[in-house]
Amino acid sequence: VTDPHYILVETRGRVGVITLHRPGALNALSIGMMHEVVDALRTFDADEGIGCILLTGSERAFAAGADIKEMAERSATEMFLRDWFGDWEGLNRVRTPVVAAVAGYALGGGCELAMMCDTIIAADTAIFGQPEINLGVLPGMGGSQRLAHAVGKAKAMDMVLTGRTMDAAEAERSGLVSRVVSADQLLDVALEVATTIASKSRVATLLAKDAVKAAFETTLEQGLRYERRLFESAFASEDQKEGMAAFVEKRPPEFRHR
Ligand code: CO8
Repeated sequence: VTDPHYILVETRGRVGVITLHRPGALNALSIGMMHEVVDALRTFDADEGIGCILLTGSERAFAAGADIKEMAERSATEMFLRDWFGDWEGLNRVRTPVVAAVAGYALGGGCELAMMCDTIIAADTAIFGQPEINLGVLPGMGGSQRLAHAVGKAKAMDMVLTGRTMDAAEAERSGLVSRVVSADQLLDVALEVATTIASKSRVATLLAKDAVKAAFETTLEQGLRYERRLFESAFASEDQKEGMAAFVEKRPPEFRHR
């Protein structure tokens, strides 16, 4: 991404960090921002020196939703023909793990973007919600599906139909986020988690992410068979030989990420 307007991009060791940065609009997700984020994700994903991607926002907002001002006057035909937010699906093709670090508002498209990531770490200030019903619409970037997978039918229906929000404690209790930390620790902890992920064998990591994703896309039977084939294929990597040899020799493994 050359000269992005709506995001900040940096590298911390083997971790690629993308920070949503539209402070005047609580990081509302505009089309321009979408293109920059997806571009940055693809670039990091293609870089073998990157083992994990961290996506975060500001202290006040991860993202307060799709840009309402940009959408308000559109016709259905226009939304359809321009496939308004279709490019976000690019995130689904990113093979490198993506960790979301959420502080403040993660509403509407912001909550949906966090859920497109592989795991969510939340600050105790995080607020999740799908308030689209208050705008006369419904979630359109996967919220009705991913929230139902994440927190179950009762809570997903409750949130989508009433538009109520969920705080960090409820989000952790419900399985929406993996951990909650104090706001001032969020980036340190998220970076530590991302660095840990990035330190493992890249081959094993990509296979493992692929396997867990299958749990949400296939039947149990197919998923189990898929996992077994991936497990077997890991034995083709140098890192499997190194990882197991290191265990036997009682030393830490030195993964070559191949
Ligand atoms: N879009 C555009 N601008 C926004 C958005 C947004 N989603 N959220 C906040 N802003 C702007 C405000 O307009 C304001 O700008 P300005 O100062 O120029 O008026 C600035 O950010 C600060 O916001 P507030 O003054 O409202 O700050 P508050 O602290 O008073 O309130 C809230 C914070 C509660 C988060 C409030 O801003 C809010 O309710 N925002 C909207 C939340 C929302 O409804 N999100 C869902 C949006 S719809 C959606 O995401 C659908 C996704 C699917 C699309 C699929 C397309 C195919």
